[in-house]
Amino acid sequence: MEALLQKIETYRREIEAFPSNENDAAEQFRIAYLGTKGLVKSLMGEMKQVPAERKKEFGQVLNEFKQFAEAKHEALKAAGAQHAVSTTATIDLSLPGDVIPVGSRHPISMMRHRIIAIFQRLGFSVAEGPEIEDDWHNFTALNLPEYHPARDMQDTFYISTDPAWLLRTHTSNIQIREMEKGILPLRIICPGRVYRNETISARSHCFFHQVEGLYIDENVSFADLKQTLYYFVQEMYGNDVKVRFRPSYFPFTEPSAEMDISCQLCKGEGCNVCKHTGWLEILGCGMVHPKVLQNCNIDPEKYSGFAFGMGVERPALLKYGINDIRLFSENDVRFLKQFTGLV
Ligand code: 2U9
Repeated sequence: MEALLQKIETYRREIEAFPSNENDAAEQFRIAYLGTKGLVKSLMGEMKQVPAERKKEFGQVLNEFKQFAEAKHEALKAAGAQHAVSTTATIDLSLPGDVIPVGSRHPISMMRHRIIAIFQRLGFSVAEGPEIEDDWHNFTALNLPEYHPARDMQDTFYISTDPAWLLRTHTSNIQIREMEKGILPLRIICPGRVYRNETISARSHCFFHQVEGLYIDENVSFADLKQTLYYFVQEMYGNDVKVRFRPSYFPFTEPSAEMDISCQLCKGEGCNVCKHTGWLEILGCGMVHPKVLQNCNIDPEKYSGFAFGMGVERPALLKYGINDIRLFSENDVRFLKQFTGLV
């Protein structure tokens, strides 16, 4: 019993010295002394060992000790509240607020949007499709012969070979899928990311973006193709732009052509960008090959169509004066924030 009273006296001094400078001092104190596993509870448990004739005396001491601890807890709580008030009081409300950085559109998104918007004004609607594709929609339906170099493992990213799943090499898979739906006439613009197994450099990347277009109806002619694309470049590059068509070859179009515009930098005079030719190649095009129409169950005797395809990166490089295509996919904020405020 004497030892117990001695212990309580020690605890009393401990409580007196309990520091109040911690943020959660009151709560720490409550847990240590007044909680269900706290000291006061455990001292009450000691009551059993006290001889019957001294139980009353010990009860009084313990009660006083409990009240003492409770008073200390109240004092700590009050000190804590005071501390909180003095902390808020130190905030200087006259200081300027945090600067929240404004995001920006990616230059590739801006260029893709500009291209799409022009064709939408001509009545084309946007169609999209999968980036992981099968052999039929990426190659076979497009009349790409079995031994065409594009099918080579060296040039295409294959996910599997038998059956073949691959990363699309152009967005033409979208047009095949739309034609297979069998709803004609069809007038669509197909934007998206495409993949080719190329060495990454300032000029080329293993993925890039394309916008392709397709128009299928009765009596669609090469003249319709030329006029549509002429309208496009005038909207995109201005009314004084010159165009020329050069004959070309693609397995999915016949006849095929490539379209050049007069160099926007030197106005056709000749410079580094146009390799001193005065011309820039901007897209490929042609009349949809009858075999491609047949592959999608469209009668080539009744319907004809034109198609075209262009990359998005190159016009974006030219428009924004960028000299390295890798900047588009590095997500360097110092690069991206230069486009803030543009759409
Ligand atoms: C279907 C039928 C025909 C899409 C075409 C091109 C010509 C072309 C290139 C431009 C630069 C790809 O990004 S690039 O390297 N594209 O030259 N694309 S005709 O012809 C199609 C598409 C779908 C069903």
